Formats: sequence, structure tokens, C-alpha cells
Amino acid sequence: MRERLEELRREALAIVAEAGEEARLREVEVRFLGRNGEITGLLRQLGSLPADQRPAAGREANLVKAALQEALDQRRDQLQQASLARELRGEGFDPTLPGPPPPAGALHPLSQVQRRLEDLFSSMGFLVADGPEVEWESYNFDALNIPPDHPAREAQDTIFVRAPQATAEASAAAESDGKADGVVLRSHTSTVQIRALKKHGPPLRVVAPGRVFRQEAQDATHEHTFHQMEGLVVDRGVGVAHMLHAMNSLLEGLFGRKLETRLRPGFFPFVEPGFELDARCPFCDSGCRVCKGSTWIELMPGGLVHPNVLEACDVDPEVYSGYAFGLGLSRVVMLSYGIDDIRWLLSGDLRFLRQFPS
Ligand code: FA5
Repeated sequence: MRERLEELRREALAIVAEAGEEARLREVEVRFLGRNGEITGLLRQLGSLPADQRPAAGREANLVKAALQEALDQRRDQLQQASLARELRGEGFDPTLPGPPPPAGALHPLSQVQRRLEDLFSSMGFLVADGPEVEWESYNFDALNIPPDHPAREAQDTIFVRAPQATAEASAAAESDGKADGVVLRSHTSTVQIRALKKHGPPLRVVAPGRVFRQEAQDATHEHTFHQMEGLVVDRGVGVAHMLHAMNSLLEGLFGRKLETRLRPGFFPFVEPGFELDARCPFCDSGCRVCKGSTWIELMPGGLVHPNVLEACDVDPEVYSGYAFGLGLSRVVMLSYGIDDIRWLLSGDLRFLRQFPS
């Protein structure tokens, strides 16, 4: 055994001394010292030696093992130092080679759909308007003909930043310094109806995409923060046919083809009459998971602007009329891309976002 050990020691050290790459050292390590290595194998045979020879043979084998390990470490160190020195001298570095491409970002799917719709409406002569997310309570409700006792005002639906003044005295005092109005995170983009009408007056064609907030129990189709796109047209002689045309154009722009649509009555205090627009499911002919087997999808509410809203914006309802619709942009993005849970949209999860290159 002693001779065999000596033979292995000499062979292994010679290979180590000549090794020019770290990969070669790794091979030597596995071949001689690995679990099934040659020196490890010899150590295993110690048990078969006569008892009086075992301690000396064991000592010797361990010395060989340690010497080889030390030689491997030293050589590895030398190779690393040499490679570093080469790099510092600039050898093997080609400054003309292109670097790795930087990771490219992309527009969020919500922004992609929003921009598509903005382009579509701009091409039909609509303004694209913006409004504040922190809004006066009176713009979010009163000017939209939503009465003081409407359940939507209650805290479970609307997020109040500042409560309205509760008592008559407090209200009167606040009124004098302009603070009687409550402040909310807007619960819909209909607030932009008021701002745009007050600012521009009729005739007006405007769409208002934006983020809205509600105190909502979250599930696959409900978020506390989501996106809507309000559309508003006010002019002389505007009627339901005009509204239907705009809604149908919107759907065609979204889904790339005409979809069959139908109107159902719907109630919103700021429109009269009010409607819900359903579209034939773009994903099936005879019922699927998305349309819950009905072949119709409820897509957007709308209606003719209520005369009280026009009056609140100093527009004469005897002369002008208008229509408004409120697209649930987040839900439409889900439909467009087959996203099964709305909570992905604002999750900030890059694994999700990388699936939508622009
Ligand atoms: C409104 O917000 C009205 N302002 C829309 C409107 C405008 C009606 C103009 C008439 C005229 P509603 O609360 O139904 O209506 O919301 C509009 C759309 O937003 C819904 O159809 C739905 O697509 C989407 N939506 C409502 N709640 C949520 C939620 N929690 N999460 C995601 N989307 C929602």
C-alpha cells in the first residue's frame, strides 16, 4: 500500500504542477480526493491491513492527502493571481466588443390599452383630459347630481381625505375660509365631466382616463385602486344614437372588429336615461368562463347627461344635451389579455409585467 500511495502522490503532484487552468485542478481533486477518488479508495482499504500496520499506513495516507490538498490550493491561487494580472494589463479585453444589452422596459398593459384608446378618440376629435386624484367631495358627488344621502358617499365606498364639516356652525365657519367641502380620493373619473365642462364649456368632446379609488373588498375582479376612462360629449342635438356610435367605435378599437352590442337600462344619478352596454363575448360563440356561459359581457355604463349636471356646470340644458360613458379600463385590460385576476395589474410583479412587451 505504501508504494501505491507514493506512486499516486507523485502522479497527482506532477499534474497539479503542470495544470494551466482551474478546471484541470478540479479534475485532479475529483480523481484523487473525491468520494470515489483513488486516494480515498486506498484509505478505505486500511481496515483490511493487519492491526499493527494500520496506524502508520493511516498516518501516511493522511499526509499524502493533506499534501495534495495544499498543492491544489497553492496552484489555484497562482492561477487566479495570474489571470487577474493579465486582466489588469488589459490582455484579453476587447473594448470594441458590444456589451450585454441593457434590460428593456415596456409600457404597463394598462398604459398600452389606455394609449390605444386615447389615439382612437383623438382621431375622432376628442380631447384627452386629466383631473386630480384627490378631489373635492362636491365634484365627486354634488355636481354629478348624487344626493347627500346616497350610499356611495358612505365611508365603505369612498375614501375620505377630509370629512365634510359635520355641524352647521362648523360648516358656516369653514365656509368663510373655503374649507366646508369634504376632500376624497375620487371614486370615479366622472369628476372630469365637471372640470372639463366648467373649463371649456360646450361644444365639448372629451375622454378622461385615470386612476380611481374605492373602499372595496378585493377579489379577482375588484380592486381598491383601478382605472376608468370617462367619455363626455356635450353639444346641440346629441342623443343616444351618438352615444352608441362612440361606444361601438371604442369596442371596435379595442377588439379589432365589430362586436354585437345591446343596451339595458341602468341607473346613475348623473345620467337620464342611463344604460348598461353589453357586448357579445369576443372569446366564444356559445358561452365560456369569461362570459359565464351567457355569451354577453357587461362592458360599460353610460347615458345622456342629466340636466342638473349641465346646470351645475353653467350649461343651459334647454340648448345643449350630451352623453357620457364610463369604461372600466382595468377590466377591459383583463379581457384584452386574458388576465384572470385584477390584482396582478398593480402588483408590481416583474414576472407578470414581462409578459407584456410593448
Ligand atoms: C361609475 O363609476 C360611473 N361613473 C360610470 C358612468 C359614467 C356611468 C358615465 C354613466 C355615465 P361604476 O361604479 O359602475 O360606474 O363603475 C364603472 C366601471 O368601473 C364598471 O363597469 C367596472 O368595469 C369598473 N369597476 C367598478 N368597480 C370596480 C372595482 N372595484 N375594481 C375594478 N373595476 C371596477
